[in-house]
Amino acid sequence: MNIGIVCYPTFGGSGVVATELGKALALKGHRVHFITYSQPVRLDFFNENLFYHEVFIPPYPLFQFPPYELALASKMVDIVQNEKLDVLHVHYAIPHASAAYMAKQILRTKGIQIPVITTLHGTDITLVGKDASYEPVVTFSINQSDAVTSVSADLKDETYRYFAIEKDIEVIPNFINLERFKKQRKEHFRAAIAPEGEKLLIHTSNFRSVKRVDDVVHIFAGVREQMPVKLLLVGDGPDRPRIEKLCRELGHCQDVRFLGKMEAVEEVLSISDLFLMPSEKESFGLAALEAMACEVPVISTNAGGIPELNVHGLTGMVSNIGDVADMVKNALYVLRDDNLPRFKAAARTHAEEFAVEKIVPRYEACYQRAIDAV
Ligand code: GMT
Repeated sequence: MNIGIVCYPTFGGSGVVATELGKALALKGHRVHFITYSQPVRLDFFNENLFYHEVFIPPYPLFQFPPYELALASKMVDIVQNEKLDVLHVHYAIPHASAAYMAKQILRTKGIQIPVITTLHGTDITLVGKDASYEPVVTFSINQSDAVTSVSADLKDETYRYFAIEKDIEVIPNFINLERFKKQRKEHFRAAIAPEGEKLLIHTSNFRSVKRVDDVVHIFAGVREQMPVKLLLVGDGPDRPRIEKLCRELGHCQDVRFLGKMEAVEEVLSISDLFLMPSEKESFGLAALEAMACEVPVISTNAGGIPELNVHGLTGMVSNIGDVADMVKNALYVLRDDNLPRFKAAARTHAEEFAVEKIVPRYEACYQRAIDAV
């Protein structure tokens, strides 16, 4: 197939899933065209089937808000027409689904039928999309898509709950490349960070309020009262200065390492013992899946689709949002020497259910059905 993928090209989960999907499809022989405003972060290898088309917005003094959606729709028209695409797959409804709808209408006037697949990733529904400023456009453009997928059953339910959606939504979960995300031997790194054999807790996110990084620090503080531990914080975002201040106030700075945005996150996951995800909302929790694939069990909330991934008592434990005391208790339980090995092994085994080889064929089948239907 000749596939167009539209996504946010940043470190965010939706962009990562879209890019990894494109890479996997290219390796299977499909031609994949990324259409975004900059090179996707994970589009980091050469393959003869991968193409990148930049959306350029010519600056003009009148535009207080550059009309990205129009430039994107125009670029989609160009690429569908000239690269003879069979299908357009847009990740994250806003504004990609409505831009695709516009492109589809323009192409129809030229006698070209292009099916559009929209994948809902989470905040496009649970936070941003619900807002009255966007809701009518989100509802319309989801209903106009030829196929709609969501990354968890919970997100599908939320979508039906908050929007008047008439389309079937197929659940296709996030997936993982188990060759890349596996426990690597990095003892030298571990010895440097935890020289006294301390256990290592880790959190990776974009440091937005929905991630509740304050809770990460408080969970760490509670565990640290009972046993020697260190905390690794990967990523960056608006809450980071506040979190740094909190660590200083709690007097923990020497045991907390801010590692910033990391491309090879699997290396630092490989030396970690426990992943913390106290999110307020999380449609799936790709970061937790990456941890589990590296044999790191997960202490999380029961928000959104997380329980579909983190199985309580098997791959880690789940608590109510904000229940830091329960998460401390659970962390201490999982970290016990007589529990940790089985949690680690189960985390990896369960991650294998989400192997790229198992999930990508579901997208291919979805594309084929949409192509056959137009
Ligand atoms: O987690 C984020 O803030 C980034 C966000 C995004 O839209 O890129 O991630 C969402 O999509 C990921 C991939 O499908 C999911 O694994 C994340 O759970 C989801 N985040 C939220 O729902 C908050």
